[in-house]
Amino acid sequence: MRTQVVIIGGGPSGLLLSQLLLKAGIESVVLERKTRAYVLSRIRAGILEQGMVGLMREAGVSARMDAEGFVHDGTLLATENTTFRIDFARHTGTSVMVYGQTEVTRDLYDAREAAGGAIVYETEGVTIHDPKTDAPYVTYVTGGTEHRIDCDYIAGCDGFHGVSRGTIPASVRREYEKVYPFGWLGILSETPPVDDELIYASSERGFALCSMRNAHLSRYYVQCPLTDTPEDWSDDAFWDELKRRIPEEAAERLVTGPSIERSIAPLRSFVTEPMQWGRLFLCGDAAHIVPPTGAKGLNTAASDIHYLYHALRDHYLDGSEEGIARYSERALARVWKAERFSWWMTTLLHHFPDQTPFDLKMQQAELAFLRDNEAAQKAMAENYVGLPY
Ligand code: FAS
Ligand code: PHB
Repeated sequence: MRTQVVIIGGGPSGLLLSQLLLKAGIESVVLERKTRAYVLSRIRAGILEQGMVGLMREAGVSARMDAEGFVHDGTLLATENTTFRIDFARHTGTSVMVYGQTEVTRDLYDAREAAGGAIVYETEGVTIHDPKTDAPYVTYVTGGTEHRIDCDYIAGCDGFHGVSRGTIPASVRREYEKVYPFGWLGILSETPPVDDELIYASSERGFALCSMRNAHLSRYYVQCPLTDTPEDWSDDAFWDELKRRIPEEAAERLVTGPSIERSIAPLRSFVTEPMQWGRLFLCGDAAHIVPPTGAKGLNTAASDIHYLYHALRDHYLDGSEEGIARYSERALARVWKAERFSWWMTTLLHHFPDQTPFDLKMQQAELAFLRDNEAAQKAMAENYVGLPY
């Protein structure tokens, strides 16, 4: 079999790239090791930057997002004794879209399948061959039979635990990592959101986040020790802890209910350089991870896809090689800014076990400066809605 671009991974990165390439008349095949149902069962991101919203529209898959998504012009930050708002619209002239990653992925799967796009599910043993030549190929097994796809380019969109990053020799790769000493316990509940906007709460007991998916589906998180498991927390214990960490008036109006999903995500910052090796390009979690505090994981995957899509389109349609040659440089320039913002928000809002009294005073001073300073709020707003591509 032959195609122009093999895309490894049928998560949001891989599916968005395949759909954009399709719109440009460029052939691709998506190889996904799980089933569609399994991919859609993972509850992850909830906030889309303007850039991601624009890519969904450019890919022609934005109808449901525009109909059902919530446009948010700001967010609330709460500490022990004060709550203040970051006004995205006033500081940046734009907003974010609240629309779950699950729905993004569903829309992309539906579009791909409606267009007869090639997605191979339940692939095993995906292996990348000869990425440093002008004739790379990928082999994989399905149903006990090995297959080979010859191609021009390979997009490694297979997430943190995929095979693409490891295809780049360890002697070439430079990896940067910070592991945080806590995780996020998240629940999904069929209850109305506690507020019209998100509430990021920092308390001496730890961080909490009140988010949502729609008017009847809420997403909540509390910072928890890395040693905890979801089973360690009853629903009642979760709600009691959340109420202790959010502002009193929010706690009083919080509508609780049974969790329909409960999971713990570890927090880490991670980047691998370079993001390309010959004709292999890494995108999304395959190349970088951020703590979810700044809602940058999915959105930074989207900017990688923007750069790679334009590079491939310029190559195939205009014969230009600059985007291909500079993909890693361009993607990483924005990746590191997202890493910084995610690290900054995580450091600002979480309780660190080894925090000294001085550290705590610095955290409180940073929050007070953000509360009182227009320039600081503008900087946060510009990062949160998404820096330009
Ligand atoms: P993904 O990991 O989503 O997709 C990779 C795909 O590749 C998967 O479907 C996988 O099955 C497939 N794959 C892997 N290896 C393969 C192989 N060898 N062959 C074929 N296919 C293979 N981001 C936020 O912004 N906010 C959040 O709240 C948030 N919460 C998160 C919670 C968790 C538990 C995790 C893990 C991540 C979270 N993220 C969050 C980040 C997340 O949204 C990612 O940034 C986003 O899924 C990135 O998309 P992809 O790069 O497509 O990677
Ligand atoms: C979510 O709704 O899952 C969400 C929102 C904002 C974040 C992280 C997660 O910063």
